[in-house]
Amino acid sequence: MSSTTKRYLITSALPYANGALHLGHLAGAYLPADIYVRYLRLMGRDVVWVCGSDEHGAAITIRAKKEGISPQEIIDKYHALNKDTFARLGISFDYYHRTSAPLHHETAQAFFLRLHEKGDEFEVRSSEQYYDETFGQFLADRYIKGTCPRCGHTEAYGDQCEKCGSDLSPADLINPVSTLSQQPPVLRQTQHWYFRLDKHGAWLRQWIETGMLDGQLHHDPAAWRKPVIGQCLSWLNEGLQPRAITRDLDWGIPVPLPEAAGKVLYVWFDAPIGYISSTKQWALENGRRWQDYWCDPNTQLIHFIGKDNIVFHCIIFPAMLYAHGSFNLPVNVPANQFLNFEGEKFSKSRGWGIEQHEYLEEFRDFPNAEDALRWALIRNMPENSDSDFKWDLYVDFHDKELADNIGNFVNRVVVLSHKYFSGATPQTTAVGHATLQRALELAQLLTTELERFNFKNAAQLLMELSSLGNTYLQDTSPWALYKADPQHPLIAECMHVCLQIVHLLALLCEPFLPFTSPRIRKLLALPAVEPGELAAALQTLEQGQPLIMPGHMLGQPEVLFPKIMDRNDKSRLAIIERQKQKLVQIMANTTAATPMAGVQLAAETAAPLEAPKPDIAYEDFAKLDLRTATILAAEPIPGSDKLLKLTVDLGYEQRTVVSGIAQHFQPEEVVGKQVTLVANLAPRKLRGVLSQGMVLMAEDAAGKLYFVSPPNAAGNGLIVK
Ligand code: B3M
Ligand code: ZN
Repeated sequence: MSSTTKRYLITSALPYANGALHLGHLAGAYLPADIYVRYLRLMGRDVVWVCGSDEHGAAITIRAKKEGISPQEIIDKYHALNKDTFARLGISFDYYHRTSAPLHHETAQAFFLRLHEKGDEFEVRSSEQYYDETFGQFLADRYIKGTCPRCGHTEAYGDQCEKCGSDLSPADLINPVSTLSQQPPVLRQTQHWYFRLDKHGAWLRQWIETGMLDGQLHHDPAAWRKPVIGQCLSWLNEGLQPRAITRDLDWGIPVPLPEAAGKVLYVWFDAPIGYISSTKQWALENGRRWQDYWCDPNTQLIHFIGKDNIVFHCIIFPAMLYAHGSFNLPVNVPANQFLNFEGEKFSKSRGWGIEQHEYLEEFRDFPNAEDALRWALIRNMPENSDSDFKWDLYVDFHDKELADNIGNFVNRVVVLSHKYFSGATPQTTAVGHATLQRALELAQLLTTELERFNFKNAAQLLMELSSLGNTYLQDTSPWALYKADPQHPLIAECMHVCLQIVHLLALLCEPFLPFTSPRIRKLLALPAVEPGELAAALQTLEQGQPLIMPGHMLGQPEVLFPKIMDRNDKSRLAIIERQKQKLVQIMANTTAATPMAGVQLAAETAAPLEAPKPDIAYEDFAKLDLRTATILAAEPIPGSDKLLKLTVDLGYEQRTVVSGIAQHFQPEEVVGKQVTLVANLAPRKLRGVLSQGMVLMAEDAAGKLYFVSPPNAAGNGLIVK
């Protein structure tokens, strides 16, 4: 690469190695970055994407205490789990480092020393801090609990009340207690190094508001997300204060000064430097220069994070980088908002939500589970406001978009090409075909949306491209042409155009659906996509040239996404239903606390997956004669494995009713059941038996039937209205 080539250095927030990650994390900082980076690679850009485990801070030591093992064991366990899970979901980091690595410790200490040597970036301050006399140590904010001064919650932490969400400092707590000894802590004098953030307010404001840095345009502020800028400005408006960047803790990176023995760097000081050390380790292992990515102003630094990390990445870390003097500042920080789960926040303690590795485990028999999840998260990504993950939406996005749109189009094109041209790409004179022009336009719009971090819009355009193919195929209907004249030239033209669109889809879907792209390419008898291939393909199309040459032999057709809502195979639906069932269970266990929520979810979970029916007039409903009844006798109907012949008691008379429940209930099971009967359904003969009414049944999404029964001991013949 020449020195003027635009380079990209992409980072994703370093997850704490103190637990597994859930779908909200994935949607927040990893999936969008993966789409972006995969896209850049397809465009042939020079890009490195780094991440890694954040292994310091009180979060780790507290977790270790909880699990009764050492901090080292904790980080080893969760570093391995998170790294492996990301890889299985197709999250394609170039490097996943860890902040316990010696290279990181050295890098962070050198960074600290550089600021220290500048003389005016730090100040040392004495203050009183809580100390646990039994354990002989100063207490990190998280180690102190007490009563929240705002809401009265008795289990608030020294840094935050998890009930009301207030940011606190330990001094705010009423009746503070050390979580180590359970004793009230005492105040003791200590010394800390403070980063003079207050010195950096003026240029930070100008940089964020105008994109100007040291008299030059550094980035386009209009390209930043509004909520990101909003949060930064509200912080700046409050005025920046010096921030302590050391701690009295025995877990972390030692402060490299003799007078700071026993102190470590604050985790939020060392963690972002982890991006630098991760890049260094990547460069070492790949024979590259890390400085090209951090110090050359041609490199675009972009941080992917969740909204809770905005201030650290847009104010504090940039100030550290600026103070250091040798590093680039980020040109954008496309932070996401939060993803909720079925209407509520993810909660590990309640079991509300699903962790990434748990999903992979529970969906191991679900075809294309990785891409199905990625797609559901992308379509519902919390880009500019919080969003809500729902299993019903997952099903919809899967069946309507992946299966019915992309899957169906690709499958039809390959099947028809086999039928009409024995699996070869047909010869055609169609150059500059209007449909291909439109496909190219959509592809260009899609890439523009990706460049702007509008991942949802880009995904929508991918669907539009596939719809374009489907509509064109349907409108041309080569099957009808074929019937009239198998040599009709439009057949070749149509299949040729469709195959070009399939090829384009395989390329463009790769950032979103990296497991599906190679499967489509296999149908086209092509190897997986390569770096730079999208850029080349767009150029080819711009020149009116085909992406697949006439005569190219295709592979065998294959169904890409078997639908979830499939009457003949409920196995995939059963996997989804199990997830919903778990939630109903959790709700049932917590109903006492939140009765309404329990009711809502039960209704929501059982919600019909079929579309609601249009409104009817009351008069239409009133035409039904619905009555309570009891089943007196039941017997199979010879020659039918679906029907049971029931004798029902309506109180004022007995009737024979034929019901299609034989595959769900044994005759003896239903005798004595109270049911609701449609008593005025016109009689009709089924398998030779005259049925005088219909027993109402409810069917869940998995096809299981339930009697719609009045409460026990309701009499027979009561009118249901
Ligand atoms: N580990 C906090 C978090 O996981 C923190 C991010 C560090 S990014 C440098 O939300
Ligand atoms: Zn509170």
